[in-house]
Amino acid sequence: MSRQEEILDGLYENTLDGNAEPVKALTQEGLALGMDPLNLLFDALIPALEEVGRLFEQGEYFVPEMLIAARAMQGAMDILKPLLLSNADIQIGTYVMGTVKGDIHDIGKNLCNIMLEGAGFRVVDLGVNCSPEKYIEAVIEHKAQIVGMSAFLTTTMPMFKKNIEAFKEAGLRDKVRIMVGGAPVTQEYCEVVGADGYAPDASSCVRLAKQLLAELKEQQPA
Ligand code: B1M
Repeated sequence: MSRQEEILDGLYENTLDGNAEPVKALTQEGLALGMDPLNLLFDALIPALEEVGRLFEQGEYFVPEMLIAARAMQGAMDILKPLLLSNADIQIGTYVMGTVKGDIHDIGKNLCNIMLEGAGFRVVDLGVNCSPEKYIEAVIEHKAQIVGMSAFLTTTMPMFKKNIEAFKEAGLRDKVRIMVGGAPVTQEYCEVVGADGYAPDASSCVRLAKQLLAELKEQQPA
């Protein structure tokens, strides 16, 4: 097995076990060996968290194990983030992103933010547990064109509809494009709640954001 393969294995196992220090060390070693940051993310770190979710479902992991695994992953993301922001000097539009009210998952959202920034969006990150008012205030304050809402629990997904209703009541629904995402979300659910688009992962989130921005600009030329 090559050292690169050992690093991917080590990252996977240590993230699964929530060993933050080895995860950081292996991330740094992988980068020093010239490994692609996306390779570390998509071939080790994300699969580890997917396995954490599976173990949680099976009753082998509990919330504390999920939490320390998430922290270990976050440590690696802090190291990878600057490397994924190589195009951040061009600004194509403003994107307001937040995890909906009642939901505190943020790793997937943060990953989307990094990729969006890397693609040239100015991202205003509202964090987690965002009320409808918080999204609306941020859109007004930052003159954002796109709003992204993440939900990771079936119990918090209905907040999409509530947020979209709030945008309608504020007279802002036609001024922005609204995207939804997160592990339990589907294209069908996106249509049911009346969002403008759904993306299953961070790279398609960027593709869709660019497409929606282009559509909005066509409809509302500056
Ligand atoms: Co929680 N959790 N969790 N959790 N957690 C899930 C989501 C769960 C699927 C685990 C499981 O049962 N298999 C399950 C939800 C079940 C459901 O409702 N369908 C679950 C549960 C039940 C819970 C609690 C209720 C547990 C409890 O307390 N009994 C609790 C809820 C707390 C709350 O929010 N109110 C809870 C708590 C936590 C921790 C705090 C311990 C921790 C979160 C830490 C953190 O985020 N800072 C945690 C974790 C780590 C997970 C799992 C294991 C991993 C999530 C993750 O980061 N994945 C997760 C299991 C899983 O997802 N398989 C689970 C990696 C991340 C890169 O992927 O988040 O899918 P993901 O993001 C992707 C895409 O979804 C997409 O792009 C991202 C990158 O590719 N995407 C978008 C995300 N946002 C997008 C927005 C877009 C477009 C695409 O446009 C706007």
